[in-house]
Amino acid sequence: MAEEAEILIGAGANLGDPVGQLREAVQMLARTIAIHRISSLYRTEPVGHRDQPDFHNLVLAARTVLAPEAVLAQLQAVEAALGRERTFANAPRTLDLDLLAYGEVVMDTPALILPHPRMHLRGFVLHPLVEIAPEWRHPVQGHTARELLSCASALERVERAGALFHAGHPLAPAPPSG
Ligand code: PH2
Ligand code: MG
Ligand code: MG
Repeated sequence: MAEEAEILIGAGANLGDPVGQLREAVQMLARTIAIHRISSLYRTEPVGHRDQPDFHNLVLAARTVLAPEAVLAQLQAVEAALGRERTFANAPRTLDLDLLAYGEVVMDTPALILPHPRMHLRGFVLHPLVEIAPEWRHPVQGHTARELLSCASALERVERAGALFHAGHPLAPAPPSG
């Protein structure tokens, strides 16, 4: 059997019903990859093209036997199912799913760059990542998520905006034990 890899996925939306689309996307992804941590939702200022609505973003951690390209194909299938249209770079979108990291794999092909080349610069990735995996270590930079967040300068506005799934939902975080 193929070995399982630990992966990180970033999700964002700022058109339509962003929270509804993120919820649906995570439920669709859960059918093919084993999600084990989902961050809170974060309401975030748009980076890049500024004249567009705030985003909702989250990061999730999962395990999979799929190869990186197969994970990417899954993400694109979910984006397409939920109505993503590709217009211009950094355009508003109903759903954006990015493979942020795949184990310690470092690769740069026309289809996929790992880790995601800008993840360590973006508050909308680092805040949710620190929430679920503060000790995750960037395979190129060598710093943990917590260190990357504390060293990043002039990040965009990021506010925590509650849980994606409420208590009792199968994908909701487990209640604290004890
Ligand atoms: N995604 C982008 C560009 N800018 N800004 C925020 N706040 N959140 C995003 O997910 C985002 C962005 C390109 O994928
Ligand atoms: Mg993106
Ligand atoms: Mg993308």
